[in-house]
Amino acid sequence: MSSKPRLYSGMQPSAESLQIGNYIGALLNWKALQQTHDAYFSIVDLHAITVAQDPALLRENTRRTAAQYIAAGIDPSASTLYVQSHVPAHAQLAWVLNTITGFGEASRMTQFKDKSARQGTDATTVGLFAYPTLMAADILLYDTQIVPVGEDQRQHVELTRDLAERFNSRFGPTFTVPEVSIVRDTAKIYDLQNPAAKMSKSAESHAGVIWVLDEPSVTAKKIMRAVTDADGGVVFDRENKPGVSNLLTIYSVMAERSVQSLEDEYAGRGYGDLKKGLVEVVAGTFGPIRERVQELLGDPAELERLLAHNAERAASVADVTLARAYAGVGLLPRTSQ
Ligand code: AQP
Repeated sequence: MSSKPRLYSGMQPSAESLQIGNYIGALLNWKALQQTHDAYFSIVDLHAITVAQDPALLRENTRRTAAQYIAAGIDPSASTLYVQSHVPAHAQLAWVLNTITGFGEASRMTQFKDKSARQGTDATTVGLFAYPTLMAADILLYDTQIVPVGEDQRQHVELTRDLAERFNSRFGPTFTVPEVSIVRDTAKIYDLQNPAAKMSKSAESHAGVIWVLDEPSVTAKKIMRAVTDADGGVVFDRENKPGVSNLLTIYSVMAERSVQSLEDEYAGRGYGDLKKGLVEVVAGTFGPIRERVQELLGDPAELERLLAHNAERAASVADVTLARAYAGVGLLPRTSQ
């Protein structure tokens, strides 16, 4: 085992392209963390199917998500980048964890409450209800010490800790109890048309979503039409100027510059100039990523070979933990013939 601390994180292949919030809130951090951690990055397709997906699109989006991880700087030889469903232990451990999770406990998960309220009872599946126990399995299979997530995922990681401790006290030491590591300085990116709402792949309207893989002209139009305010001052004030503040956050992260230096540069110049500057910076970052994604998707066999190789590496760790958990609960091992 590597001496570096073990880290696990993932994203759902729930759209053809990632959006800039995924890039800033997840990929940029992952890229930095892969240097100092033994990192496992998964494309969580089993989580994606907890809401309806078109099968052909899901396959394609899984390849595209993998290509975007790599193009954005995740190195598949330095970290383990794989597709969740390629490692059967995820679903197998999730089942065991379901059997020690209280119905009431799972019912209290706010993501489930929000998503099920949006979808209505008939469209809400048992799979969506069990989303957090599958996530717990993802984390526990790799003896993960650190799970870098946004505040919205804190409750799920806390459930994971509770389940690990419960299992260990009932069946003996089996799982490493992970730390909740909320990435505090991770910028939260908001929808350009509705700066009160988180930018999201599954937003109802795409007018306020910047996609990593969009043509630069499409992204430029969206940025130029971003909602601001009538005040005209390029000043960061999340409370009173949420639209401008969101643009400044994106600009600051993408250009690796302080918000203060942007405020100084654009003082007295108005929002048009700020937006034009942002258009350039986004195009400069996403241009090379788009090209690299096209290259990777041009050779799907090579991409799939790489994913298969990484899945083997992941499975060799996950299978050991699963065997420990199965033995712990008393499942009779299948002996070799
Ligand atoms: N707006 C955002 N700002 C900062 N970080 C964000 N993330 C997502 N949106 C923002 C981070 O990206 C990762 C993606 O996680 P996910 O794909 O499992 O699901 P999500 O968080 O629900 O992301 P989306 O884009 O909103 O997907 P859908 O619409 O499919 O649910 C996480 O690390 C998240 O913090």
